[in-house]
Amino acid sequence: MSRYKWRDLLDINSKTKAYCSPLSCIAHIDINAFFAQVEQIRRNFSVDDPVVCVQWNSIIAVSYAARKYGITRMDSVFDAFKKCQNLVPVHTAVFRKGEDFWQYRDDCGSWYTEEEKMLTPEKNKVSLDPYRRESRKVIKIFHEWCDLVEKGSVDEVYMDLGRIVFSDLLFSDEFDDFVSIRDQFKNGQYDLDDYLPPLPRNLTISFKDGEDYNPDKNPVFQDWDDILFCLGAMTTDKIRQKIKDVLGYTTSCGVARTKTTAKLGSNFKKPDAQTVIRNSNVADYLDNESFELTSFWSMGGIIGKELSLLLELPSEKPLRHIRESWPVSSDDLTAFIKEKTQQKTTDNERFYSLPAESLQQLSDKVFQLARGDYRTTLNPRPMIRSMMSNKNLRGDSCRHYQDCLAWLEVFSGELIGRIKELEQEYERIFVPKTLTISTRTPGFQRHSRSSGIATGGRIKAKDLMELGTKLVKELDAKYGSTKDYYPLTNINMVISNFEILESGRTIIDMFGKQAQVVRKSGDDFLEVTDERLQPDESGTKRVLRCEPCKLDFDEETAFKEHSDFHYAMKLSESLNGVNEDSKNLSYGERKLLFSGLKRNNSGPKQSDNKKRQITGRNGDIYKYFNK
Ligand code: DCP
Ligand code: CA
Repeated sequence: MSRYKWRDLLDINSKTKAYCSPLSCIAHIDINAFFAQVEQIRRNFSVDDPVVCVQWNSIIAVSYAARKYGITRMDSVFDAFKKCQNLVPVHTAVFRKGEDFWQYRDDCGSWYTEEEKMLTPEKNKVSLDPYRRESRKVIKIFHEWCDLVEKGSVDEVYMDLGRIVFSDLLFSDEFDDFVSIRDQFKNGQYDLDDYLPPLPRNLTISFKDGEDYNPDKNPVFQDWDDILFCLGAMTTDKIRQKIKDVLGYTTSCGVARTKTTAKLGSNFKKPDAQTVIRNSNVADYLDNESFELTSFWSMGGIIGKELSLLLELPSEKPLRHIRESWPVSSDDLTAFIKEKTQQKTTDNERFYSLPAESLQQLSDKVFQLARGDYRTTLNPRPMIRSMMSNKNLRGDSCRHYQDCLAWLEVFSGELIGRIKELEQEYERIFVPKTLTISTRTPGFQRHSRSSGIATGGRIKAKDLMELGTKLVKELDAKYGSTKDYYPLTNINMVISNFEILESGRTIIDMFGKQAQVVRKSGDDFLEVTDERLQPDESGTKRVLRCEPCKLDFDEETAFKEHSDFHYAMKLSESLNGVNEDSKNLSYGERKLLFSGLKRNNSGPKQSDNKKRQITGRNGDIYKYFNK
């Protein structure tokens, strides 16, 4: 007899219920050395070439071939050359200051000796668009297989395999092992609360060598969850093979009951491997492979560290300690944390980050994480709330407001490119309604200005440029003459408050309640101080304060807009998502290939694009905007 019920099995056939079922089957897939693989394939290098992806002098992705030489992301490209003479460094694509399109400049980089081959951050901004494009292609493949995919970051996804394994078990011609349970299912000979039948004997399905985490060599198929995980692993194997065949990328994958455990599983073997953490092995996996509370994605920060201290977790098998100390329920754990925090407060040792009001939630989470049973939904389509184009500035490179305008060109091009890609992806029109320019002074003071964007329909780069210029001018008029404003150390442009247009459908129609939920989470960045809640001395006005920036706002709208900026900081790397239409070039590439005709016709032909120069731009455009 199984310990699972028919209800548990039927639940995995529902997108909304599956993640909560004891038979849930979730995969996490991460692309190996992502940016390095993109460059290796784009440049036609082999997997054995020690490719590294470089941004200025820093290495941002290390191929597995280069890892063999002990090269890590901490090395500079020069350190890496010392470790491997045959190193193959590839610089990311860049926007040039004053240009609104990106391009690869494969004959340039800091490792060349010639002055003219240098790519400097003073004159360029890195473009990650090529990786976003590849990411969309990969995600499109996931969508072809799976009905519920969450994009975790630019190179990782979670997939709920529920419907796939349900159908493999009960309907697929590929497997003959399950005749008996299929008959029972087809004939309706079950009650939802009945236990599932015993497993069939003489199963023909099996895990591939090494993919089932099972160091003690326990019997593999003990119950239906083991069967479903095996079917799930067969699917992820096929998906990963497809990605390799079509796009060339190797991936690592974890399959488990929850997202968090699946993610730990995908990290277990790299590159090009998958690991299944079956339910009967979860505890062993967490204990034997040296995981701690902070190993879990959401516990990596200060909360995880403070909790580990507070719970006095041992360094050996800390998660087992949690399971054994609080074996029954999370209530005991909550009580313990409450008592400890009070005690520590009287001892003058405070645990600042532990949220008193949601302690029960937190201890539920810890209780479940330690058991590999922390269940969260998969969020298929994050709401687009804002987008940022950002530039950190070095030395004296931004001394005047004209320098700012040159970067506005880049920002406008980048943001319009990303809007276009979003539009292709969602087949909707995205119209941002707010634009914010933010600057950072050498003394790390942030100043920002926002404005509504009044366009009838689609936004153009020129609209962003014009409005951005106005805001940059306002900032310059207010602060430019003070001695500590220039040279700026950072400038960025944020567009937010998207109106999404399509035959009368509203954003809520498209994204449902998420639209509101996400709006709220954007405010997480802003610590609410006491002043915000209480009237000031005059008793008439509230002060809204952004703690990280030490900025006060009189008006709620301005404060909200500023919060958009923070939210964009966080989201800027993960805004674009799914469904790349491979027939469509990215905006950057299109500009690169075709825009030669647009500007004073001095651009070269398509085939000559690497060498193209755009002449006479600065003078013209700045004169125009300076009017
Ligand atoms: N990235 C970056 N800077 C970082 C971390 C990551 O630019 N500090 C970029 C480059 C990576 C990509 O994000 O290729 C994905 O990050 P991962 O952490 O997944 O690392 P990799 O994919 O490079 O390697 P792995 O095979 O370990 O996943
Ligand atoms: Ca990766």
